[in-house]
Amino acid sequence: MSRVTLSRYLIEQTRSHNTPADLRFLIEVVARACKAISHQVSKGALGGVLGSMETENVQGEVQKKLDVLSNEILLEANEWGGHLAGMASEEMDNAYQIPGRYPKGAYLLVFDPLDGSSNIDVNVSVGTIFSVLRCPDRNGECGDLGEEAFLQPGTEQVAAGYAIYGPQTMLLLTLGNGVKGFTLDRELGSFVLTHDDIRVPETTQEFAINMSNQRHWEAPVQRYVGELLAGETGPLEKNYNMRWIASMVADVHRILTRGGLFMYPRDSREPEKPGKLRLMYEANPMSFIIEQAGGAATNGSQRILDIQPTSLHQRVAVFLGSKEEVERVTAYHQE
Ligand code: AHM
Ligand code: MG
Repeated sequence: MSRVTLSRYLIEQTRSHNTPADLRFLIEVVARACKAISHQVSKGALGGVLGSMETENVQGEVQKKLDVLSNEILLEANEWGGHLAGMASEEMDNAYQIPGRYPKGAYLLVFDPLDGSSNIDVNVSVGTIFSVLRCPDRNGECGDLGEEAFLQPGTEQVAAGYAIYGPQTMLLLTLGNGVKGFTLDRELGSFVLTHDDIRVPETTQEFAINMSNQRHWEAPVQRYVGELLAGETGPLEKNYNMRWIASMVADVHRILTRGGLFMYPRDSREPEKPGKLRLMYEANPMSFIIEQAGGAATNGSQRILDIQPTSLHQRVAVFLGSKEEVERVTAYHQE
């Protein structure tokens, strides 16, 4: 059988699910940008791309050179095509306006250009996460886009995905009808469909959390992780394995491959922040993908995709992965 490239997959989606041509174009452009980022990441020290800048992003985090470069690659790739009304990114304080010399389109693109960037310098997998929303004004006359246009719950996403830059570069994508995985064929320069129907097993014996924060967790998480650690003699009556890559893309990718539970709970270090991860460009796209693969995602009290955002860079607690465990830890929050 001939290989199905991303382009072919998208054209077939237009035929079978009426995926609009401009959305198809958008995904292709994002995929092209991810190839360019993958290329830069793979150069490492040879490309002079490792290390930090002297700048901080809006979250007060020191930016890595590759954070900034990846952000520029995504902006440049996406600003001229006429498919977007605006963009927003972890690395920019405010919404990015499409320059006046280009036409505007119907979609909004929100991204974390290089997630897990603390891992770049140690040569561990990182990735790009993206979410696609419709511009509330469907005529494309969004004018100067304010933050409000982006503040839509995750259920409004029309597409989401991530690229993982690991031993292989892969693109995982959902258009709302399942999750597909494409592997970059570097010789041909194209993403090829290699993982057709990705499903997260409902049960699991593997969890991911940064245990060093344990003393700051709230009671339901203390109880739940305590039970996981108690193993087969504890109330859950099975032994659990633990992994923590500190790169959400890599942790989520493992969960999509073999199941598991990912947790980044809120904690008492910074009580005003409900967690570390960002809703719009980390939790929402990942939750959409996980749900489309049969898993679940909550903030402990509600489905992440139902949260009405109030600001572009808002944070959220995250519990996502295999359904049974997400439901258990969510129930502990409700008790
Ligand atoms: P980043 O967007 O600044 O890279 O931060 C997000 C990352 C996630 O990829 C990862 O799950 C988490 O931060 C790791 O946090 P910690 O260093 O607290 O373990
Ligand atoms: Mg990130």
